Amino acid sequence: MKRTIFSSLLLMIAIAFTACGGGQSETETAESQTAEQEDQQMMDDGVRTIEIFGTDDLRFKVQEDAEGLQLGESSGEYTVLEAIEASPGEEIRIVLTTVSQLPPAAMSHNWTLVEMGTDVDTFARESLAARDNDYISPNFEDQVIAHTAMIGSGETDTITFTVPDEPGEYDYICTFPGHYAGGMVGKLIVQ
Ligand SMILES: [Cu+2]
Repeated sequence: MKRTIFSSLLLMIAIAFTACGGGQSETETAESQTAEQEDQQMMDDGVRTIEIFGTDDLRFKVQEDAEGLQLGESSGEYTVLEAIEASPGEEIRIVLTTVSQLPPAAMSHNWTLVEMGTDVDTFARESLAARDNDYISPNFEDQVIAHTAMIGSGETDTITFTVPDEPGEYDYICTFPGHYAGGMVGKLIVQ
């Protein structure tokens, strides 16, 4: 009998927790709508803006070609973004959106730019264990130039950063487990 009461209690806690989670995601949706409106205002300020989409086939993609973008294969409405050409000291805004059929725990993306010479293989591998830090290894935080939040389907995050002064090739990757190894990587070419 005691055990039954205990089980019921657990069940009630589980239901309460689920209900609470539902409420939270509604709040998040409202917040992201406000963020979208803010983004729209920001995009009128003349800062070079690149809209990137993270897709289930583990690629960074764009919907529109623009000067300074190196593109790969197209499929449907998206084209693979292979590299971004930039000038030293230029300001760039990245608007990342995750497009997915899967829940955030299974499929989320970020856009993480690292210093030249970073051991990206090790960075990606160590970041697997950094779930509590948006999958960015604390050991490598000083080598991260800029990164978006880790976002799930339908979410958008916007960042603005200053391109480094030193010419060369800088890697950007998605640090979600397995995504860099799966091909979610590109280059910022500073020239
Ligand atoms: Cu990813």
